[in-house]
Amino acid sequence: MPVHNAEIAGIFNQIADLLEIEGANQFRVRAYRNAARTIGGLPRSVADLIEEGQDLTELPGIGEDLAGKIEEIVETGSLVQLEEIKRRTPPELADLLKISGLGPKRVQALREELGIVSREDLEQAARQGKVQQLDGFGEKIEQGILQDIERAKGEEERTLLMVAEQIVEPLVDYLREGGRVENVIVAGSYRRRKETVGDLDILATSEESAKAIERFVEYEDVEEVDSKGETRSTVVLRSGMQVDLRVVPQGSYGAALLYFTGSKSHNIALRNMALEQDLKINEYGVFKGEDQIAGQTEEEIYDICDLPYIPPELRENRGELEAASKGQLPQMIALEDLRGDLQSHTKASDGNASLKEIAQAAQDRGYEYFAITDHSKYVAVTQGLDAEGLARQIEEIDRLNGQLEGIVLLKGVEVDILEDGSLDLPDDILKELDLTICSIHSKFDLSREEQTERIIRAMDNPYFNILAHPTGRLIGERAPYDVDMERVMEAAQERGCFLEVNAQPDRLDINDVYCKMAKEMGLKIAISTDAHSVNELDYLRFGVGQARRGWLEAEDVLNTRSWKELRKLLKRS
Ligand code: DGT
Ligand code: CA
Ligand code: CA
Ligand code: ZN
Repeated sequence: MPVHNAEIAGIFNQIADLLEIEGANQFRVRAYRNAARTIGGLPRSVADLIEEGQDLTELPGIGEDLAGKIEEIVETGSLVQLEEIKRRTPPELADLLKISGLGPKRVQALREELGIVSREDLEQAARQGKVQQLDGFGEKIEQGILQDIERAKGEEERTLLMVAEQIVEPLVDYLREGGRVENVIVAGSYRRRKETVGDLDILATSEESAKAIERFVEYEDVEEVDSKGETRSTVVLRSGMQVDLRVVPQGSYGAALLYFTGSKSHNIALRNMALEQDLKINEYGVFKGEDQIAGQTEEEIYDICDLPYIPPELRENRGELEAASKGQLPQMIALEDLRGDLQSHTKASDGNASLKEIAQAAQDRGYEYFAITDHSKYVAVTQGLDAEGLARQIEEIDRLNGQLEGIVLLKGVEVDILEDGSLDLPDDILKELDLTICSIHSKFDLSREEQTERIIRAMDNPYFNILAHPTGRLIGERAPYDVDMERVMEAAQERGCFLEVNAQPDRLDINDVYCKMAKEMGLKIAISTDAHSVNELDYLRFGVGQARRGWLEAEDVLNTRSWKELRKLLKRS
């Protein structure tokens, strides 16, 4: 059984959650979270690394103890330690941490005072008004809890794109290795690079479809075969992920790919356009009367409809067909257009690489510039920098810049926006920096008006350059805070500030729709990894995927510029 990195990360995160609820030492909790982060973000499967005899303790944040646990998970699929913790502390409690307003202390209090161990228990107690009576709760929190529980009920289970990649890539390799197939490609929302996927849709071409299907259902990660026909099959993998496979002959490849890439509403709109020219498009091809006149490639299908090729990321029926027919599709940004990365963390705050290590990795990638932006002091748990600490780091960066060739390390900080809109560090020190990234890590529950004002007030500070992860969402974990993004963008534009697309796979913040809004306003966007380790520098591609979904071109993105040009843009006065 292949154990996916996401499963190992999931186990460590669960341990961290449960230990936190138990009131364990913060450093111990952080060690598990860091390990989860390291493993979850590895470009290769840990199971493979172990098989190759790699020493796991060479991974950042992984010591002997954690390495042993990882091996145990890979060998047995589970961890005895987690089972022990679960006997003391019901695992459903970890789920309660996702509810807004609930941290470990409150979850523990709910358990001790009211015997609550699940969402159902909590909902019932809140409806009876019992929760607001507890110390440290109150009516507002109780209402928030009920709202959050309601909202979550309507949400379907979706999987982060990064996790989906880790699950599907080995499956695609497996299908290719089996022979008898020509093309194997993952279509659906995955190909459109949506931030999360509901299920995976694999398309293969083969003249022997039954054999391809047979191989598919025999994959070792398959837990359940839901359906199995001559040309299609649906299975559920051990991770719970559903996978559809469709096998078509080569002559229908383009038509099937177009169909299964979606989105459904793009397909419908395209089909209607074709109908006006008396063409019928379906998953087998393009037909004029009874004759198939196209279907091998997507390009030829768009071409027959008098359209240029529309890249998958744009296929959401948000104006792309109209733009295509007018020859106005964006020249979407590509990873290669980026010349540097504008947010990263080192050991000086909550990152796990040293300044030198991450700088070296950035240089190896051929970046022209790379910003070091450790946290400011406010976020106590990340042990951010105060003015003195930052001053020392500035010196260190200057020294390192003297040694490095071909790359400039930018002196930066990720400074907290406090509740009143002031910044967490004095201007004296901010003025010494190349760039100041500003963000919200607290007081998520202000009203829309207050939150919007708070951010705009912060932008009044002349050193404010980029608003990081502007809506604060954590996909599947935390809803965005309430904020008027249009006003924030207008304010940024007026003041010469910028917004970020944070490329962390569980943030992708701002999202595609806001990217397009920014573009239409002429507001420039930074695409930044917010890397906390060397491996996370790879996340840039997720940010680029989101930016492409938001129609951004190289011109719209701050870090496609040379350092010389970028420097001018960062000087507000
Ligand atoms: P997901 O899985 O929720 O992340 O989203 P998709 O877009 O992958 O949707 P899915 O898996 O239901 O279907 C895959 C593609 O198949 C979808 O993007 C378009 C196509 N498709 C599915 N159902 C229909 C349909 O009823 N009509 C048309 N025209 N296309 C469909
Ligand atoms: Ca899908
Ligand atoms: Ca599907
Ligand atoms: Zn942040």
